[in-house]
Amino acid sequence: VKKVLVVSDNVELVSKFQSVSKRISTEVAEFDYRYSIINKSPSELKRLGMSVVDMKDQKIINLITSTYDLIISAHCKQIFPKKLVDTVRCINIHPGLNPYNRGWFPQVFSILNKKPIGCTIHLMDEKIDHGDVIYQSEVAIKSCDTSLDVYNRVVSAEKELINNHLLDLVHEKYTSKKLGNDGNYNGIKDFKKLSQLDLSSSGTLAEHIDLLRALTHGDFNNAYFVDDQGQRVFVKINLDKE
Ligand code: 0FX
Repeated sequence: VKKVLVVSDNVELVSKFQSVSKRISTEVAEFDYRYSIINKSPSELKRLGMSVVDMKDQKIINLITSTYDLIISAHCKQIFPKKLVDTVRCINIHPGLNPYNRGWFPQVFSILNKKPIGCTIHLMDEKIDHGDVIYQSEVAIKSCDTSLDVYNRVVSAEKELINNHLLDLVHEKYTSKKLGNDGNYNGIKDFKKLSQLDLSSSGTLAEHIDLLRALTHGDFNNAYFVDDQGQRVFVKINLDKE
């Protein structure tokens, strides 16, 4: 029996894992689910039967490495330490098409820099969103898409890969491919910088529409400018195709 630990802070992906893993006999694989200790709002994950884990705690790392054959990170907020990824097979499900726009909120940056977007299932190494690629699926960015529209398309592609390949991942029945190059990485600081709109910035209208749609994601207040009273005014864009 293979022991698999799924570490995730994403309700949709955990629900998918739980429904797909139900189809796998417990004589073949057993799945445990944890959310990360830095998750500030885990109530829905708790409702799915999950408990907390600190992926940086040395004692827990020792326990995990001696218990599990495979660890799957599915939008986990904590970065796995080098010792863990070197000792046990760790696989990441990432909402971006590595090596393009690795790191934070890939679709936001792909709307702006036009690099490809999609999802990647890859072996983990010590660099973020970096190890050998096992499965990838590219999705389109349409002219009327906001960040949320592209993100939803990416998550659907991730769920399809989980549905089609979970058993292959467990049994290591796949080939993996080294990244041709390291691509580029964006951090949370890059996103925060984008969010501060510079009202005197010049550029084409197309570039400005791209900036606003890249920062429009449902109810999140991302893009803002500061008015003459020193207050933030949040900006979202609405795009409707005829
Ligand atoms: O599941 P996830 O896509 O993100 C999780 C972790 O929270 C994140 O730390 C990790 N880097 C990622 C691989 O997995 O959910 P989320 O709600 O954090 O973000 C989803 C999207 O929501 C993101 O792509 C852009 C948007 N968003 C999120 C936040 C927090 C915003 O537009 N503004 C925000 O302030």
